[in-house]
Amino acid sequence: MKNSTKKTKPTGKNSSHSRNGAGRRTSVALPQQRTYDIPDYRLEKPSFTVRQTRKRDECCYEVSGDLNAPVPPIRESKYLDKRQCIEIYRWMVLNRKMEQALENLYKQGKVVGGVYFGLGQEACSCASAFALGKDDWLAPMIRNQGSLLVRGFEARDMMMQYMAKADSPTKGRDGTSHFGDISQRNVVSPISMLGDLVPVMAGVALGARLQGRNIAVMTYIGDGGQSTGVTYEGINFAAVQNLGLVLLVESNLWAYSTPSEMQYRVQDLAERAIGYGIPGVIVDGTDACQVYDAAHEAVERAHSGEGTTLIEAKMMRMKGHAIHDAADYVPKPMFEYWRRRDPIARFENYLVNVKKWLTPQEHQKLISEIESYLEKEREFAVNSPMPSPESAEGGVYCDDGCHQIKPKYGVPKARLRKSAPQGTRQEKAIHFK
Ligand SMILES: Cc1ncc(C[n+]2csc(CCOP(=O)(O)OP(=O)(O)O)c2C)c(N)n1
Ligand SMILES: [Mg+2]
Repeated sequence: MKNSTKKTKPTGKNSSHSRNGAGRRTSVALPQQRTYDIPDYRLEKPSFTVRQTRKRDECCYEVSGDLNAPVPPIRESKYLDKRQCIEIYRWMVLNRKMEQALENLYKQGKVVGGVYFGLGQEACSCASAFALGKDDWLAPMIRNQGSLLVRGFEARDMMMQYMAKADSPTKGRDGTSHFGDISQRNVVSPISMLGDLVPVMAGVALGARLQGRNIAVMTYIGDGGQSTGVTYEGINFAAVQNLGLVLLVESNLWAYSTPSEMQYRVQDLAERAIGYGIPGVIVDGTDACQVYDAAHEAVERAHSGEGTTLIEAKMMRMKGHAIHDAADYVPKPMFEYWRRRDPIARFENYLVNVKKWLTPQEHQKLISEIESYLEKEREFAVNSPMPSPESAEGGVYCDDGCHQIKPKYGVPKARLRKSAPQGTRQEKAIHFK
């Protein structure tokens, strides 16, 4: 447990510009001073910082601190059993291997546009989506391809989408991952304007509430993207309305080429939850058990109408922003530090060596099955047709009825009431029971 409001010595002077509490006056503690708790489930708190510097005329970054700390173990889950742990591990391996296949397709010139990776973030994507129920909703961002797999999309969907094939989810109208499925899988398409998914998902939860249900709506925002105004507005609205928003803040230390040190002044982004009046927790985003437990508790809160939760998942973006970005600006020791904390290697060690839930043979079988599944998916996607030129004019603008969104859970019990006096325009008010 960490106290987000640091107790400092009563000096009567302004505090130094530390990362936490810059410029805050730290005079004698007042009797009514409030403190807030941000539960922190990590078994390790990395202690290093990144600083901007110059090499001749070029801006670059240096890292300093303890980069040789021992790798922490996986925290035992309060909720997951053996079968579920293996299932999450399987999704994580599939997530990674599918992205490796996408990288190869890109290098073979088969991909239209770029490719975005969630390397090092597989535990965050897969274990969080795994905590959702069938009736809950998910809105992934570009790095959450693992979440899409967990939610029932096949690898071929992602592959065909990146290759803009005719049978891809957007029928070749988009080259990256702007697709969802609002009728079967309850998945809202990613929105590239960072933060815009937050109010959209709050709206989904509100819609369900008006139809008499408390559901969980999960989405993700980066450590860079969380600074946008719409993120604040969306979380605040969800918080005020007690909507079941589960927001995973993917604290992966970089926003494109900007280190998190230059994105915000709080020590941990989970502290922002205090300002919204909602619970905030910190987890190690490379530990699937921690991610699942926090997501599960947030989903439970959502289902029981207790409202919004902010989960900060600390990890590292292990590649550049997208395939075109070699991430040369990242100090190499940072990659080495986080490579030792690889979410898949550590979970494998946990399942095979620590818990002995998988024998080496069973593990090998699991990997081979994923590989042969992916090979079939790749083959199918590569050999599927491109859209016909004549089809280009369709499916871009609204075709008749294509935007008709029907209530998912049932028509609201509404009654119409005439509220205006006779002779004036009739005003209709709808009341939900
Ligand atoms: C409102 C808005 N501003 C800027 C961008 C351009 N942009 C796309 S991704 C990105 C960096 C995002 O970093 P972060 O939120 O930390 O997510 P990460 O890529 O690390 O997962 C930026 C600046 C955008 N898409 N939307
Ligand atoms: Mg980031």
